Amino acid sequence: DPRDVLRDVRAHLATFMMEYKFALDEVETKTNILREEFELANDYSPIEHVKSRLKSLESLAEKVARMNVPSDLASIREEIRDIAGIRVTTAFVEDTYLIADMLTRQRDLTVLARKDYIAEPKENGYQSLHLVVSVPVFLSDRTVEVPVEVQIRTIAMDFWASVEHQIYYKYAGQVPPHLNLTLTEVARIAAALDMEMGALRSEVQSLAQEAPQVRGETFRP
Ligand code: 0O2
Repeated sequence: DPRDVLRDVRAHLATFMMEYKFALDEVETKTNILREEFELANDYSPIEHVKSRLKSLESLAEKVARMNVPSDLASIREEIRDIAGIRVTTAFVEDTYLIADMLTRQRDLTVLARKDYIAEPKENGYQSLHLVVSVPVFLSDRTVEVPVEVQIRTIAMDFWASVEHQIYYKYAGQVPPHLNLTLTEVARIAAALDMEMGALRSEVQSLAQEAPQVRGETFRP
């Protein structure tokens, strides 16, 4: 009966997507633990905010077709690794690496890929630290390893990326060259801002060490 087939396919797909939601919940909990622990111990957190999203079925289907991935769920899990995504924003560049280290040291988490667009920005100026991690999701009758894409970047990098993303979509990928030039220039300014902010923090930290009356909480590493 075609209705049985349809019900079966829908159930498989729902389970598949649910596993990503659980994996995302796991990684979100991990980042929340780090944030709260830091806030408790230091009155300061390297994490400014955390945002997570599940890819919509439409954009997943679009990517599967675009990348010529076989349309069975096992191949999709293997090849498309950003179905679950989490973005962690920090104030300072060095905190992006701190968060990445603290996450990837966790025993239940496997790093599948790491791309450091902070050390090596993309041609257009895009900066971010990308990880693909695999987390075990414990279900009633089995355990599945599910990949989650983690993007870690500063507020300045995030500001740039969200504006660039809007412009890219507005022009459907055909951004006029002068706008691309401006974006690349703005990315340079954002990177300079991050550097200045980092230098400012280092200075306040060393002052706080010399003169304890300078309270350095918000600038502690
Ligand atoms: P969306 O709409 O954010 O989901 P792949 O993930 O395989 O397509 P790749 O090159 O292996 O691509 O992964 P990469 O380079 O790590 O980039 C994946 C994601 O990083 C993108 O997802 C974006 O979210 C972000 N990203 C990468 N480059 C740029 C950029 O130049 N500008 C902005 N604003 N974001 C970028 P999606 O699926 O492309 O987009």
